[in-house]
Amino acid sequence: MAKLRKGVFGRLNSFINNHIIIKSKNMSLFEMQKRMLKIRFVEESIAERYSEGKMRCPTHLSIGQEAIAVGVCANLNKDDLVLSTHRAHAHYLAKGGDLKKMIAEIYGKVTGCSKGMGGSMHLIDKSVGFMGSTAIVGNTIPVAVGMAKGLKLRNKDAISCVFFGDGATEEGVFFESLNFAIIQNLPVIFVCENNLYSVYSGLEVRQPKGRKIYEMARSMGIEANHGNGNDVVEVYEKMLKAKDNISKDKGPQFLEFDTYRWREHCGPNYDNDLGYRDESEFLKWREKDPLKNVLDSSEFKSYIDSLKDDICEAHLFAENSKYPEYEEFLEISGIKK
Ligand SMILES: Cc1ncc(C[n+]2csc(CCOP(=O)(O)OP(=O)(O)O)c2C)c(N)n1
Ligand SMILES: [Mg+2]
Repeated sequence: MAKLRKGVFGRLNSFINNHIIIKSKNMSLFEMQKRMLKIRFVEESIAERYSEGKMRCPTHLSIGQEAIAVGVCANLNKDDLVLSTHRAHAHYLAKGGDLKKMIAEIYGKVTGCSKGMGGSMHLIDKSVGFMGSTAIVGNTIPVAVGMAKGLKLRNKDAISCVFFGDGATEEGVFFESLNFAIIQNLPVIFVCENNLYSVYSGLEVRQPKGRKIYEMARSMGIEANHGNGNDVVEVYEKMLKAKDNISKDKGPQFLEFDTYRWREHCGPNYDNDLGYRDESEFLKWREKDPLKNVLDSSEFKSYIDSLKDDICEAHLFAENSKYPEYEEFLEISGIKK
């Protein structure tokens, strides 16, 4: 794999590299790169249009972090369940979520995946096994564990997988959930996207020096691994192994991936001027763009062109859709049957 990656600049090697099928034969690198491009362009379109004031919910963008969602979800089947966080767009799209339904949800329209009542942070689409995302840090972790318990009780050949940030590992429920999953030997994969920050607080002011999140998890008795979250192949292979471990009855798995969010914590802008992190750190991470050499590769040109059309269409669809009626709210909330 490393040999192939080295030759990525050469045209022939680039062709081979983009069309290789990685170990499990689940998905080619080319397909994963297309998925990352989709997430990048969709989120950039959200950032670009946000100031129009039509998307009236907070949005947390994953620009710079796309490889984790894609590398993880490339190993998941439709029946596998995913739970997510306030930063959910990449996870939703990578799990096969519908672009129009996601954009409509962000516009608060009834055609959205949560019928326009959730917004960006509350995406749900059971038809693709995307079981929900919420704004409360850490709170989908126990839900994922509960779902894994349900899968096990029903003898399902599927797993549950939950994405969360480094900040969520500071919530008490994180430890309770891991402990319960270990004790009960549940088919769940915990995926920590470590982007170094919880809003404006760096890890260095939140956790003791030298602590590694995956080592802390491992010390609780769970098999834990760590990798470069900006390398989609590495993420893919670590996830493949974790899933394989579950099928060999090695219990729940924990994965931590290093990455970096490029934009502000919440919203469409850059915020390096605020002073909680410096420009040089941002530039260092931007050099490690998971889409480096992909964005300007001629191989993706026609895909990008059609993607841009799809994205425009999705925004138009959202703008032309209706807001939910009060009656619909009563129905979905279970107040009125
Ligand atoms: C229980 C709880 N505490 C605090 C917040 C406010 N809050 C929203 S996002 C966030 C940061 C979470 O950081 P992390 O888990 O690392 O995710 P990231 O935003 O970096 O993706 C915080 C503290 C919240 N929503 N819920
Ligand atoms: Mg974080």
